[in-house]
Amino acid sequence: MAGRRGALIVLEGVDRAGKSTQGRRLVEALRADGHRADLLRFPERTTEIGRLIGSYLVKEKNLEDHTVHLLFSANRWEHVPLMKEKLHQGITLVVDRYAFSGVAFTSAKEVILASAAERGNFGNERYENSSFQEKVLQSFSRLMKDKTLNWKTMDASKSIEDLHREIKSIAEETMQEVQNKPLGELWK
Ligand code: ADP
Ligand code: FDM
Ligand code: MG
Repeated sequence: MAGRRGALIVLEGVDRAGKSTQGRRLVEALRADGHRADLLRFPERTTEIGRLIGSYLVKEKNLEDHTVHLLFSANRWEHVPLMKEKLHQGITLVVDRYAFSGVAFTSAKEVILASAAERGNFGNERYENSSFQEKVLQSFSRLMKDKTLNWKTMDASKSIEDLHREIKSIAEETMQEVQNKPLGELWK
């Protein structure tokens, strides 16, 4: 029906929590049920700014901390007009990381030197080590205290299928809930 908007569903969490797996599954399942849904990810490494971020993450390029923070932010802003347009058109957006990762990762940087020597079972990109991820998790917990946002916590140790069912049901509920509400602004 005219005027119904899509929901903005953001998946946040530490590396390897299962965000990308669940994002893909959710969009597939929503589409299979006849909903309009698109998957986005941040950083979106395919734009000019995104390529710069990508080369920073794989350690091909070094960038000053504030600079890279602003590049991550710019990489989201360059997609905002398109995101708004899609939401207004009734398309639900499933977003693999958003501004919360921006805050959590930048604020975790105070420990980067202390943890630089450690490498657990994470990958080889920048930030992929357990003490850094621990700080990121603490920062996410603080951000989730903001009750103006509708956070739901998932137990990432559950099976992919169980998590998918839970997330799909929350997504459907949210899509119903927001369909007649105007778009809000983050942190305003
Ligand atoms: P993220 O995007 O949060 O970094 P991924 O979705 O890429 O995480 O998942 C990281 C790895 O863990 C992948 O190999 C994926 O298949 C696996 N995985 C994802 N979710 C689960 C789960 N619930 N249980 C076990 N393994 C999982
Ligand atoms: N990341 C992601 C940031 O540091 N700031 C941000 O604003 C965003 C969106 O980039 F280490 C970090 C988080 C992670 C890396 O990894 C991207 P994935 O695997 O593409 O999610
Ligand atoms: Mg991922």
